[in-house]
Amino acid sequence: MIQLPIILADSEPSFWLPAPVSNFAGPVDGDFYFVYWVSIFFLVLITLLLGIFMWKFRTPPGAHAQSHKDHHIVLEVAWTGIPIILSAMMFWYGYRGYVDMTVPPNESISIVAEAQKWAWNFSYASNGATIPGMSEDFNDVRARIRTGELTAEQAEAAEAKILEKAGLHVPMGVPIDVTVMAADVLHALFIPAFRVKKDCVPGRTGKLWFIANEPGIYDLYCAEYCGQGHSWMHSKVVVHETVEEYEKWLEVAGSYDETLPFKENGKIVWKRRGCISCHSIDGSKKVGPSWDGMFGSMRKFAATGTPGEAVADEAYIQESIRFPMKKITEGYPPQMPVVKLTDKELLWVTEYIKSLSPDSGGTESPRKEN
Ligand code: HEC
Ligand SMILES: [Cu+2]
Repeated sequence: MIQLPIILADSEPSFWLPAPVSNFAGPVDGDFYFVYWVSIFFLVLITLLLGIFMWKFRTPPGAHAQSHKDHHIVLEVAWTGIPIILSAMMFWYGYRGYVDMTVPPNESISIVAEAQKWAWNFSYASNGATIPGMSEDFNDVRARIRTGELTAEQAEAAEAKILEKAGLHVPMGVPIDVTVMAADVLHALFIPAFRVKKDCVPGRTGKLWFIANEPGIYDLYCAEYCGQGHSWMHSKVVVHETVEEYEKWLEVAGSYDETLPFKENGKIVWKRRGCISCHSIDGSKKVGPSWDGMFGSMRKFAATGTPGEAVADEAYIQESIRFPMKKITEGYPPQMPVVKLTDKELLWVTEYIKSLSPDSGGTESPRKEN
C-alpha cells in the first residue's frame, strides 16, 4: 500500500504543528493532514449541498408536505461505501503508526523519564546518572523574558547554561528508548517536535521511542493536568550531533562536584531533584513547608499519618524524605512524592536544611542567599 499520508506531510513548521524533527514526524503529520483534509472536504460539500437543497426544494406558500418514499441505489452505495473506505484508511494508518511507535528497536539507547509534581528526572542506563529537567530554572528564564529583563539572546545563553546540567539529552540518528514513570500522580511526556506523547502512570511503566534527525533544542512538556504546578512542568530536549558529543556531555552532567561543601551540594540537590517546586528557603509557604528555620523546630503531625509531634532533627528529616507518607506535617497536604535520592544526596540535602537554621546548629543565615 502506498504511504499516502507521507505525501501529505510537510517538512516545515505549519500553522498546526512545529517543525518535524523525528522519524515519526512524517507519518504522524501525514495522518493528521489526511483526517484534516477529508474533514474540510466534507464540511464544505455538506454545507454547500445543505444550502442549495434548502433553496431548491423549499416549499412554496400554501403547499402541503408530501411523502417521497423512494431510493437511489447508486447514491446510497456511494455515500455508505466512500466513508467506510475513508474511515478504514484512517484506522489503518493510525494503527500502523501506533504499532511502530510502541516497539522500540533493540539497538536503542535506554533512558528513564520519571515525572513528579512538578519536575522531570531523566536517568541514563549507560551510567546510571539522573539528570533533572530543571523546570524551575526554565520558568525563571521565561518570566524574565516577559518582564523584559532578558533579551532573546540573553535568554538563549541562560538556557544553554542550564542545559549543561539539565534536560533530556540524546544523540542524533540513534533510536532512543524512553521508559516513562510517575512518582505521584498522572503526568504525560510530550515532545511536540518529535510527535511523541506518552502517559506517565504511577505504579506502571510506559514506552516511547524516537530517532531525532536534526540537532537542536526542543520543548518538552507535561501534557496531563497534574495539579497546581502543571503548566510550569516543562523542560528541553537537546539533540547532539554525534554519539561522542552526547557521551561527553553525559559524563560531565551526571556528576556532582564532590569537593564542594556538603551544604552547597545540598542546595544543588534542592534545585536538581525538584524539592524547590514545593519547599522554599525564605519562609514563604509553597505546597510544602519552607525549610527556613525548619531544622530543630517542633513539628506537629496530622492524624492522616502517624499523629504526634517531634523535633526536626537529622533522623526526622531523613525519614521524611525516604518515607514522606509516614508523618504528615499539620496544615499541609500529604503530597510529597518519594524522590529517590542517593545516600550522598540525602546527606547533602540534610546538611543544607540544617544550614538554614543557624540558631539550631546550622551555620549561616539563609536570607543572604536566594
Ligand atoms: C510535590 C511537592 C513536594 C516535593 C517535590 C517535595 N516535597 Fe517535601 N514535603 C511536601 C509536603 C506537602 C510536605 C508536608 C507534608 C508531609 O510532611 O508529608 C513535605 C515535607 C517535607 C519534609 C518534612 C518537613 C516538616 O514539615 O516537618 C522534609 C524534610 C521534606 N519535605 C524534604 C523534601 C526534599 C529533600 C525534597 C526533594 C528531594 C522534597 N521534600 C520534595 C511536598 C513536597
Ligand atoms: Cu505533570
